[in-house]
Amino acid sequence: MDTLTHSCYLGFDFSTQQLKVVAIDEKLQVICQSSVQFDSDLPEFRTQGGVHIHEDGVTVTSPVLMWVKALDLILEKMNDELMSVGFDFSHIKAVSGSGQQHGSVYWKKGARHTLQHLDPASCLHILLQDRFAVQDSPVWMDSSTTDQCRSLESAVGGPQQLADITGSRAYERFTANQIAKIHQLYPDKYNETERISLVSSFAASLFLGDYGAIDYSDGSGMNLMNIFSKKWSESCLKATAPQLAEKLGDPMPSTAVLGPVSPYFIKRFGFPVDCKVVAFTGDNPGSLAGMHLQEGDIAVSLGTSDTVFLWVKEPRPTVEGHVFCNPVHCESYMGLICYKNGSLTREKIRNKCAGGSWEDFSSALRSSPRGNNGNIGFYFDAVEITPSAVGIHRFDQHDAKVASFTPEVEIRALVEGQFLAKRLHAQKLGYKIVSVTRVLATGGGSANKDILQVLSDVFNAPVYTIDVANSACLGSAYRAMHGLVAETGKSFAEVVSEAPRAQLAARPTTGAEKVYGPLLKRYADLEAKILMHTTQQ
Ligand code: 5FX
Repeated sequence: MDTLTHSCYLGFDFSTQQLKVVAIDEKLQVICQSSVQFDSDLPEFRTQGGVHIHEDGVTVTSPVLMWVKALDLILEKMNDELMSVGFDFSHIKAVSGSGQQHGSVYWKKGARHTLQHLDPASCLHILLQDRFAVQDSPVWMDSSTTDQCRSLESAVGGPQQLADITGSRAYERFTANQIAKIHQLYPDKYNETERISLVSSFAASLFLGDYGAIDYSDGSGMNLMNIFSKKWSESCLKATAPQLAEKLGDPMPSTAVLGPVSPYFIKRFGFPVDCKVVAFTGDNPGSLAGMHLQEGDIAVSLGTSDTVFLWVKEPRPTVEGHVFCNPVHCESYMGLICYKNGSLTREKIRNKCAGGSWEDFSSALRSSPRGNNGNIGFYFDAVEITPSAVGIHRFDQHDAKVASFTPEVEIRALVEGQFLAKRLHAQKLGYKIVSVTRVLATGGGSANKDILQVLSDVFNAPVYTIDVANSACLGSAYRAMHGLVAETGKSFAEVVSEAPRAQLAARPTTGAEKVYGPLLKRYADLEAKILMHTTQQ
């Protein structure tokens, strides 16, 4: 094997339930991967699903040392994995990674010095065991900070004003509100804190042997950064906690090389001295990279909850959804919208209207007309996030509320309604359908061709499917590779041009826009109506 192809890049993902790593070669082929499951591989931390849900039911944390120990473990495993395919750590040119978004880590005064002088004879979790001011890091599942959210919003003039600055209104899981809570409840711990990292920048710090900067993209999930100037917002900092700017450090571009890997990794594992650490980012931005989304693309993940990622040029933050800085392109943005009523609702309607058969569900879609003769439905079994509404609402072609639909109409109303909602809220965040728009579908629901045909018709764009089982991890490996050449102006798209392609699954039917353009307008008006009548069935 020549030296060029014998180089590799590592991408890590510190997600909620596990730590994963993937190695790719110069040709973007995955050469090996490994993972550590927090619950089963590190039972001493007694987590369930990687977290501790506290007695109040709303406080959710993870032990920070568990993440450190997981890294010790995965590096040992990866050593063997790499050897089995003819590589070792000396072939690694760059590492990057992603982490669950919003979670925060509180490094104790003096921890920077410890990071800079790690003894390669010892494990990281031993060297860092008393280096955190807060042992249990708040994570994205926490919803205990409603008071802090309201107070942050009112300090800057309201929810829309906060969204105008930071890309999102205040959310309980967002880091500013978690930091404010720690400062209010445990002022001593806050004062003892030298640096606050996100899960992503904390992980980068371990590799760097110093504090790694928060990157712009994950930094957008904090309710603290101005997503346009890419600086901490003075008013948000002030409303959150004292001396916060110095505890956060300056944010940096997601494509930045933070520095060489720390001497600890060189001596303990044999990383090369010129191996670089590229800024780590959030798991959703990492997935955008892993799916190699391009300008104009929209990714629709059809899972337990449906998620939409968008590549946006000119974002318009609203009180629904989130706008983050784009992790692979400095001048662009990324929209993220979560819908709670996803596959469980599709399954419920399948059971009710198609006798539990996906085949019959599909044939109902094939035999019903596009636009459903003007019938529109909203199916929010659980309180929906976007929009904030609940209940089942059916409307006929004259916008009159009706109590039921025939099974066939119900099935099409559900699928069209779910996709109209995605198009509507994506457009509200500044997304525009253009001639090169591709819809990338992923998740369990993307296996159904008839569902994908409706998706293609509603967006009037071709739908491609992509298998993204490890998208955040893979995206991190791609980002590690891109980070080395980003300074030269080489785009991320150029770097990943040889990566496995998404497969065309559906093309819009001629005339689809004539049907769905007007229907979208009616859907928007009806959605506004149900917001005011959320308890009606
Ligand atoms: C996004 O805003 C979220 O809170 C989650 O998707 C976490 O990033 C999951 F790790």
